[in-house]
Formats: sequence, C-alpha cells, structure tokens
Amino acid sequence: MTVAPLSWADLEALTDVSLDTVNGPTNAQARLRLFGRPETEVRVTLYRDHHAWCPYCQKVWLWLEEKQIPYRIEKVTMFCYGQKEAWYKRKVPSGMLPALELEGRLITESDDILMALEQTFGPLGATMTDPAVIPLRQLERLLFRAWCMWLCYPARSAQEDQRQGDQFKSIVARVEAALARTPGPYFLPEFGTADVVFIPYVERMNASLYYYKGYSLREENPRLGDWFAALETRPTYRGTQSDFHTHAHDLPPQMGGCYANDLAQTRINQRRVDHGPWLDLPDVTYAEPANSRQEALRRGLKHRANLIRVNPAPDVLMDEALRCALTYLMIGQDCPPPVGADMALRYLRDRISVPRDMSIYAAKRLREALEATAALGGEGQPDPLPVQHRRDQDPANFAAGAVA
Ligand SMILES: N[C@@H](CCC(=O)N[C@@H](CS)C(=O)NCC(=O)O)C(=O)O
Repeated sequence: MTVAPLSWADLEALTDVSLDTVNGPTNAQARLRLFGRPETEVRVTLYRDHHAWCPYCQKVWLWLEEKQIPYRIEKVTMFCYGQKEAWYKRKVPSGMLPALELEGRLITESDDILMALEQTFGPLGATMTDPAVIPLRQLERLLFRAWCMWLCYPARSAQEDQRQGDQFKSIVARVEAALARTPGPYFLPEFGTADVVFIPYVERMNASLYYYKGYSLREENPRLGDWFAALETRPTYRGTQSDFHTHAHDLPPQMGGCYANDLAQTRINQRRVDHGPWLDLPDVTYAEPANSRQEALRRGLKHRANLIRVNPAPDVLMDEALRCALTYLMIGQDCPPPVGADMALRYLRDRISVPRDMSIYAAKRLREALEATAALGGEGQPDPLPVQHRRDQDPANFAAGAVA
C-alpha cells in the first residue's frame, strides 16, 4: 500500500523532545558543553571544524568529553569545504585546526593542546609523556604512515598495491600485539590518552580501507575488533563516531587522493557504502537506539529549508520529495515522490555527514528512506561526489540566516 506525503506540520507532530546539546550526551551540534555545571566554570574554548570531521579536532574533542571539562565550541570552515573565516585567520594565520584557548592562552597543535589540558585538569589515564604512552604514540604515527603509503599513492601494479597492503598489515600486527598486552580491550589497563590518540585515524583507516582496498580492518583483526566494540560502549565515542560513507568521501580532498585497487571485494564494498543497505555495513556494532528515526526526522525538519534550497531540483519538487522520504522514514510505507525526484533524493542521500548532521544509525535510516523513496521514482543517479574539494558541503549554506 502506498501513502500520500505528510505535511510539514504532521511531520513536526511526530518529533520527540529535542536533544539537550549542552548537558546531554556528546554531540556535534553543541556550541557549549557544561556537563551540568554553571557557565561561569568555562575556562576553555575549542576551535574546531564545522564539519566535525577533522581527526586532530576529534582527539581534543574526545578528551574534553571524557574528562567532562566545561567548554565552548567555535566552528571554523576547513579549506576544502569553503572560505576560511577572516576572524579565525587573524587568530591563527595558518588557518589550521584545532586551536584551543585556555584561560586566554591560545594553543595550536593537538598534542600540545592535550599536554596543556593535562597540566591544568589532570591526565586522562596516563599522561601523553608517560613511558607507557610514548611508544604507543610512535606506533600510531607508524601505522598512519603505512596507511597513507597504501591509500594515497596510485600503485603501478596489483603487486605493488599488495606490497603496500602487506606493509600496512605488518604494522597492524604490532598494534594487535600492543592491545594484547593488557587483559582489557584498551591499550593500557584503563581507557585513556593512548586510546584517544589512536581513535581518529584508526576509524578513518577502517572506513577507507573497506571502501578503497576491500579490506575490513575491524573484522580481520580481533583485538582491534574488541577495541572498537569497547569504544562503542562509551557515549563520548558514539557522539564523535562517523560512518563509512562520510569518511570514504571526505578523505580524498583531505588526503590529496585515495586510490582504489581492482579487487572484486573492493567493488562489492563500494556498492554497499554508496547504495546500501547501510544497516549491514561493519562501521558500527552496538545495537541501534530506539530513537534513530526520530533523530533523523528532527534533523531533517530543522534544516529542511536549506536542504530544499541547495538541492539542484526545483524547490517545490524537493519539498514534496523530502516529505515523501520523511513519511517513509516514520511510517514505513512507500510514499511515491513527484516525477523527477529520484536524482534529487539521491543527491541528499550522498550528502548526509556523520556525526555533523546526526548520529550513525539515524544517518543509516535516513539514507535508507531517501533511497527507497527515490527508487519508487526511477534509477537517476546524481553526479559522483567531487574528490578535489567538497564545496558542495559549504557550511555557509547551513549557517544561521542562510535561508533566503
Ligand atoms: N599537527 C596538527 C595537524 C592539524 C591539521 O592537519 N589540521 C587540518 C585538518 S585535519 C587543518 O586544519 N587543515 C586546514 C583546513 O583544512 O582548513 C595537529 O596535530 O593539530
């Protein structure tokens, strides 16, 4: 049975209470985090990217969330998404992120930021300079370099690609051995700085190698599998966690290119990430929260005017098409979109960014609803996402007041 699209007012009536971004769980939308404490206690401002994608920002973000340090967040545009804010360039001429103001003192470089935070607020587990942490930090950089060598340079042959992959996997074996040294799932007996240092890039490795190399890091390495599963028990990590689709398409402009190999598994994985079913992907293993559709709906409603305006399809068409997809999302019944909406819905499907827009399961549900609704209209696919830049994601289009 098919249904007609609900009105915006009907859809509004289906939303639940909104998230408390200030005192609730870790989230990418907050401009202020208090953890139940008064605003007068704020001593820290974190300058981070609008996109909630920058890995070095994620490190500092996780640290502040784990320690529950009250802080303010100022968001800045990264070069590949749009124009860097002039006020930020006056503060940090290179424009690099993250930066942190600690009682008026400006600090850049994520490691220096973590060390300054440790000195002021105490360490998260062991310190950055602890003799147990230093070799782990070095191992993380080694892993990072082996990953870049495999992913970011075009291999001249299948053999060369395999050699680079083997080199990467030999460092992964050392990471597995390091994780095996403690009985628990983390690098040291308790969760701490060492884990925070590994998280951003290992998450990006997991996504990018699945998509570009047909290699599932998390599934093929039991200790890393356990480590990810343990991280996913933490609301702090869940709030910063991205999905395969976001990373696969945000990494190329950031890394100067990502190069796929020619394996059949790579093609299968690319199809899954780009066309679904997204719920089957190994980018998350904790159980889906009961309110993931509600979250997707709430975020869709909040930004609907901008989503409709930036979509290449005419506004009236996208207005109805989006209501069809949101109707399907909430009611689970097919809601045929207007003629010509298939491409428009898939344009949006490809541009949901996690965790910037919503959490991982909400995004999976929304991608699924957009695709299922688009498929009722036709097979039209939008142009592939750009790989040199992502100005199609310019945050200026979604800033307060962007609505024409
Ligand atoms: N070594 C620096 C690296 C920071 C870095 O590379 N930041 C990138 C983002 S991941 C950046 O701000 N690039 C400028 C831009 O994209 O606008 C740190 O650890 O903080």
